[in-house]
Amino acid sequence: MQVYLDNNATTMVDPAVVEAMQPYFSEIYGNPNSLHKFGTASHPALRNAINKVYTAINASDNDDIVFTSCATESNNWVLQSVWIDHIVNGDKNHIVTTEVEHPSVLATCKFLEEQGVKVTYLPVNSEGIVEAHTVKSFITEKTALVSVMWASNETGMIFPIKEIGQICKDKGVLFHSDGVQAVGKIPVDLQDVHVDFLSMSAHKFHGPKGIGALYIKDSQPLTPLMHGGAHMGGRRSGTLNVPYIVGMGKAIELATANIQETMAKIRAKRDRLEDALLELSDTFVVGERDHRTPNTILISIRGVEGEGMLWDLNNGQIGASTGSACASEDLEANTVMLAIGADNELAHTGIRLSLSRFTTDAEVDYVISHFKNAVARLRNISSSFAIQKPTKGGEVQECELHHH
Ligand code: C6P
Repeated sequence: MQVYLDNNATTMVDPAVVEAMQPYFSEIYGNPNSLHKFGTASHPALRNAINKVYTAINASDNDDIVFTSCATESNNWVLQSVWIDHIVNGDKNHIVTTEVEHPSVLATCKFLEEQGVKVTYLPVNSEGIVEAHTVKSFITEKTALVSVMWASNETGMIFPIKEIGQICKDKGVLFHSDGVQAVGKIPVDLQDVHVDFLSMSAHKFHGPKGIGALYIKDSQPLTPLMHGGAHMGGRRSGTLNVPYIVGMGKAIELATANIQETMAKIRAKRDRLEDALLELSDTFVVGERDHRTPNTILISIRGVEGEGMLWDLNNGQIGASTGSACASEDLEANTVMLAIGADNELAHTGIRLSLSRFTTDAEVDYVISHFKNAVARLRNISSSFAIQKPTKGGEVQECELHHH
């Protein structure tokens, strides 16, 4: 058996999505901006796909949804264009974000700092989220934008987006949320929550890689990142990727139809896996499970180096990760675990397991058994665990982590 538990890195494209995309490669392939029938033939499918995205996040007709190449582009667009529009060409000088954002936000903020922008990286609490009152206390009259992720790719923790949105609205500050790990996994209702900009990515909800979107509330102005032939109403140039847009539409429709039912099914499997792994001594999971997306576990196993564990899991045909896929090659400690106060040794023990609606009970059983054997094997050869083995109960916890 082989088991894929790295669905926060990317997901399998649903075969129904592949089927929906198929006609738009070699049958209906015209450029949608062309006036002839080859071009206009794709218009109904494009309209259909964009409507599905509007419906999935409950956007209103006044809002804009612009397709991009990925969420990295969407995040770059918001941050760089708010800088141009409100800092370079306005009277603001400050952006507020968090220490635990995805690198596509953090690296862009670092770039903006080099251009002279003041950036505040908010600390997170012991569950790895930023509390709304913390955001409020750092907003100044010079703040142009607050950028806070909806859910963490590493822990699955859901951030208080409704409260933060209200604070930003009251203070007249723009609010961007990286919704990549929320859309398609938990309900996202933009009539219920005030968000100016929301980034999305199709490959996180069983759509293709290389297609994302940016939601723009009330179609407000935002200088384009991609200048060119004025596609998408001049907001994002570049020939529309029709098959991928169709795929994103189909994928978001499938992910959000019956989302409560889908969430309950994934959660049941996730909780069963988590309960079984927590039977191992000196293990803990970051964040209360009710506060997380239903598919994610970031588990720490004292004395077991994350990379060693990944290697062992991989030998057992199980795909997991130590955290964000784009940070997984550097062998650094897990940044989110460091941000919540884990010591360096503990921050090297994190394993992210992320399920999907395609994960089966038999796969969960297989992972439980292989995981437990792997931990036993690795702890046997771990010098650090041998030294700490006598500890019982919670005293190995140097930091305020949720201990089981
Ligand atoms: N996170 C992970 O292993 P792209 O691929 O550009 O569409 O999405 C980037 C991105 C942005 N925001 C969040 C919260 C994300 O999780 C990701 C992708 C993967 O966690 C790959 S690094």
